[in-house]
Formats: sequence, C-alpha cells, structure tokens
Amino acid sequence: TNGARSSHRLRHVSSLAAPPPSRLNAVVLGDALASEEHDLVIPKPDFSAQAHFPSPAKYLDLYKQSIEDPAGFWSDIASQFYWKQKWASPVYSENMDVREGRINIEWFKGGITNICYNCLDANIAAGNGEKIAIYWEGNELGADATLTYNQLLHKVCQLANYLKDIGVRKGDAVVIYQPMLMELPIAMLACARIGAVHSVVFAGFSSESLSQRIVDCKPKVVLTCNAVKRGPKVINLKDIVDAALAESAKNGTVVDVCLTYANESALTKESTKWVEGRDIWWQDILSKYPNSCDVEWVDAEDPLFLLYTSGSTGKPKGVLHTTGGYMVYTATTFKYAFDYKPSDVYWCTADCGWITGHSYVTYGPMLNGATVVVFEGAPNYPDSGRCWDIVDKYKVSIFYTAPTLVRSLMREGDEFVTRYSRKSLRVLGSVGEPINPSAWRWFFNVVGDSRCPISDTWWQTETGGFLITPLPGAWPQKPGSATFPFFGVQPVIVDEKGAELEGECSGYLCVKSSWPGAFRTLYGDHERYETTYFSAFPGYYFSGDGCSRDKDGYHWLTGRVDDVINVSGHRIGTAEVESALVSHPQCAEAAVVGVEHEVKGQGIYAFVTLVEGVPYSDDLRKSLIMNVRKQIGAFAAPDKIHWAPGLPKTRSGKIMRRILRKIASRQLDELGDTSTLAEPGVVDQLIALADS
Ligand code: 6R9
Repeated sequence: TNGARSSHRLRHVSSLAAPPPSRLNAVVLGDALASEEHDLVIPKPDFSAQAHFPSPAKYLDLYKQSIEDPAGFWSDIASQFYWKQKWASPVYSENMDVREGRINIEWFKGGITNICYNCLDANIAAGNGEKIAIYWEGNELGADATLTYNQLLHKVCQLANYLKDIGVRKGDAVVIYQPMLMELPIAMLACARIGAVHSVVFAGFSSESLSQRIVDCKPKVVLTCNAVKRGPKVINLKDIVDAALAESAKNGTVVDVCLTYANESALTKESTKWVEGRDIWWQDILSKYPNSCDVEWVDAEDPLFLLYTSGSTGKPKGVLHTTGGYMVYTATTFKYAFDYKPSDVYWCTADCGWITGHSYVTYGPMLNGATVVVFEGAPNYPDSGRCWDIVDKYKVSIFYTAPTLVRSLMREGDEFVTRYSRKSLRVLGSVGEPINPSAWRWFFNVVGDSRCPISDTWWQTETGGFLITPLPGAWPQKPGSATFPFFGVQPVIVDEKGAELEGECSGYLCVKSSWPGAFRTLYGDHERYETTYFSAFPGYYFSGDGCSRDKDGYHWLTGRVDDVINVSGHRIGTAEVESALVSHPQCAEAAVVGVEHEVKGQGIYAFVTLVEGVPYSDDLRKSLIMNVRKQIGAFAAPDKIHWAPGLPKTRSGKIMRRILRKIASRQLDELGDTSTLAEPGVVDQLIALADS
C-alpha cells in the first residue's frame, strides 16, 4: 500500500509553496520591531547563516525527500542512535485506514535498543560525561543543584537497581507522582533503563484522579515525594498519594511499595504520615544500591510510557508510546525546531506530568546531550521577574513556554523583563494552545529583544513530538502561525465530509500517513483508539483541532473542535468536569463549555441545574467548585457557575451546547436558531440569570 500512497505525497509537496519573494522584504528581524503593520518577520541573516536550516529551499528539499521516501529518510536519522541490533525490513508499516482493518503503526520493528542508554551512556561514551545534564533551580531563590551526565547516570542506575530488586520487570507499569525535582526525570529514565513502562501523573491531579489512573494501569510501585513548595504554598503530596492508594485498594488494586523522596525543604520526615511496610524513604534506600546497572534491551515497538490525557468522554485515555520511533522523533524535532547546538542551555517550563515534559524536558533534549534547566517553582515567585532571573543565572539560550505564561507576564509590565539582560537567549518557543498575535509580539519584542525567532510548535500527547513547527532561521514568521509541517509529516485540512481541501482553506486538521513518534494505541482500549482518532475521517488521523491554511501555505491552528477545552495549556474534557459536578448530591445536571479567557486562553464555564427544591447559594457554588477540585484537581476548577433552572435541549433531549457557548460568552445576538428547542423559554431565563 505504500506505493499507492506516494502519489498523494507528491501532490501535497507541490502545493506547499514558498512565500512570494515580494513579501519577503517586509521586515528584517532585529532591524524593526514586529508590529501590527508587518505580518512577516524575516530571520536575521546572521541567525540564518548559523542555523541548521538557513533557507526555505533547504527545508523544502529535505521535506520533499522525507515524504517521497520516509523509510530512507528516517532510517538515515535512526542510524545515528545506538542499536544493539538493527531493525528488520520494512522500516515501518502502517494501516491508518479503518476501512482496511485494524489500525496499526510500527516503526523500526525488530530493532533492539534502549532510550535511557541513548540519553546517558551514549552521550558519556561520546565524551560528554562531565557536561551538565541538569541545572536544577528550586522554588526558593538560591536553592539549586546540578548533575553532570555521569552523575545523572549514577542516580538513574541506583533507582533502576532498586526497582529491579523489588521485582519490577520489563513491561511492568510504574506510576510517578512527583513535582519538578531532578528525581522526576531520574525516575523516568530509570524505568526506561529496565524496560518498565512509566506513567507520570501530574502532581496537580487530585487523589481521585491519581487513583483512577493507578487502577487502570496497576503499577507495582508508586514513586512520589512527601511535599513540595510552589511559590509560598506547601503542597502535601504524600497525603494525596495515601488517599489515592487507599481508594485504589478499595477498587481491587493494591500497590505494595510507595517510594517517597524526602523533600525536607517543604516538609520534614517526622511530619510526614507513614504507612509502615509500604512506604520507603527514597534517599535512605537508594544509597545502598550500586551506581551502575545493565540496560534491558528492548524492541523498538516495546512500550516506553503511558500518559493519561483528557478526551471528550469522562474516562481519561492512556496514550501509549513505544520506544524506537518516539526516540528518533523527539530527538530530531528537538534538534531542528529549536536549532539546537551543543553549546545551548535549554529551558522548558513545562512540568514532566504533561507530554511536553516527557518529550522536551527529558527525552528529546537528553538524547541530544543537552544541558537542561529544571525548575521546581512558580514563574511569579518571589516576583514576576523570576523567569528572566533564571535565564540570566544559567545563560539560557533556548526558552520554551506556554502562551498562558506569556500573557500573564505581559500583564505585569515590561519592567520585570527589561531589568534582566537576557543576552543569552537566541530561540524562543511556544506550546499548548494557539498563541495570539499580541502575545507573540510581546514575547518577540520584549522578551527576545526582537532578535529571537519563536518556534510555535503544534503537537499533542498523541503525536509524541512536533508536527507543525517553524524551523528557526528557515522561514519568515507570521505572528500566531505554527507555519509548516515537520519532516515526514503530511497535514491535511478536510471539510465535514472528509474531503481534502487545497490551497487557502479552513477545516479539520488531519494527518495522512504515520510518523515515527505517533502513539500506537490507547492502553487497554484499541477500539477507542480507532473510533476516536481514525473513524471521523477514514484514511486519516484526526487531531480534534481546527486549522486554516493561508495563501502562502502557513498553518493557523484555531483550537479544539470537540468537547475538549484548553485551560492554560491543560487539556480538560468538558465531560470530566460535568461528571465531577453532578456527583454533588445537590446537582441534578451540568453542562460545561469553554469561554475566552484573557490569561488562561480558555476558562471553564459551567451551567448547573439543581435538585428539585434546592436553593442556589454562594455556599453551594463553592461546594460545587470544591467537588471539581477534589475529583480532578485545582487546575480544572470552573471559573464561573451559572445557575440554570433549565437547560436548552432538543426534543430528543440533547443539550444544545452551541447556545450555551453563546450565552457564556455573552454573544446574545448570535444565538441562532432556537426553534428546535423543546422549551425555547429556558434561553431567556438563562440570560436573565447570567450575572446573578
Ligand atoms: C503539546 C500539547 C494538545 C492540544 C492540541 C491543540 C493545543 C498545542 C499548540 C496548540 C495551537 C500550538 N495545542 N500546541 N494549539 N498551537 N502550538 O499541548 O499536548 O496537552 O495533548 O494538548 O493543545 O488544541 O490538540 P496536549
């Protein structure tokens, strides 16, 4: 089937045109501020001259090769990694068409390798053992630590040996619930070293969410930490884990070991609640283990990790990534999208609890032997200049963050930025949601002093790595556009019927053909994998995002088109929030929609109907919000509760979210057709109650 597809591939390449030369002179990066009038930001010649991709021509040439011959393109790159045994032929095989049977994606099958070996041992063998792997910056000013690649390997090996000793074997799940200590990437790498499958749960999730994930993947051990300080606040993680493990046991999943890092700057050992026989102090036990540990060699298609993410139904999905393709893809995207050079110091502000922290705090950078900053604290503590203080302290050259952080810092004023030098910066990055042009300009002009290209990277938990991203130096940039596809990626924009749109267009963003970093299944539910991602538009992977392409071929992401909302770059299913609300004994029904939010991108707006006879009150509002905090986590707390004596429903009982979205955003003159409602009167009633 690969032969038949290659003609499509070629057709797509020819439609990807370079911007017309007349527009290329609009702005020269650094010579003028990127302003409203100029929609093209041209890379500075001296940046381009040193870049991996100095021109559109070089990109287009390689892109064409990658699409015409993906097997050749990716096996050349894969050969630069260490493989105990080379992959068999074919380099990849795929079926992405539900009409042709089971969805199946495999890359480098039969190849035997280990991603931890490639991150650590291989870089050490290449002479980088004494290079700094991690600069760790604590919550408090002055609290810091470093690890060289040699030291990191020793720590990873001690933990790997311990895990083996308690019976963790290849293929076993390990849940990690940790803040941004060095121990978090250490834990991920230790699992990878012995072939165990890590499942990191963001330490902002509640005990109920943690327990749900534990019950789903049944880990042998949970790795955690007693507490963490974020800004002025102490968060007692161990209490959350205790509650989660008790809840899991009730649901039939008993975890025997809870390895707990003592973070005594947040909470002393003495004040930490302890379950004898189950809980072990990390520091006490690991020092007893040798600091070298043989690698478990695994197949390229053996699982590397599970990461739960939100979908449009209540139950989180366990996105499963395998080893070889993910390794090759994260390393390559990291290197090119950030124009990475060995002398760079790289800082990604994401938490390892999200995919960005997996691919672009841990694996992508470390596969490249990069020096990575890991920051425990909050970006506005002790004040809003903290990020730039860290940039100057470690001479950060690549800074990768989320639009929500850019917008929140933008509100605090330029002074917090300009009081720091930031001379070391050369590339900026953005991820998690569309970056609005005004935030893009502030990031570019103020943070980057109009020198640094911005890589606005579009991708997802499912995609493993960047799919649409600028290559700094190659392309003129347009503020707010993620620009062009990465090598080997064929984005297509389709209409409701699944027909591919050409040229200037807008519709649903899909991907044709696989790429090495693609997820392979949803853990324990391959059927849901097929129906969620491959059935909407047969023949394609459907991203769930809307997208338009302009006349120059630039891609503009427009946000989710499903029931998923994006709050500060965190993906939250409306159904999850609704289910947390209706679990409140006084809540009869709930409908949640996203609304525009100045800082968070989207805010959570919840319409609630109460049980007959229950009066709405401020206390009830608070207790409804508390339910969501308890069941999902504080980051999912609704911004607004709108009391709804009735909800707009069709005669068949379907809630009309389209109308609720308009009411939530107060676009009352755009309610559209309400004639199909069972009770049209509820709309007026809702509007009347909007600001009560
Ligand atoms: C990496 C990550 C994925 C969703 C995705 C989209 C949004 C991410 C974006 C972006 C516009 C970007 N998204 N990056 N939208 N421009 N540069 O965030 O993964 O948590 O799975 O979220 O985030 O809507 O579908 P994940």
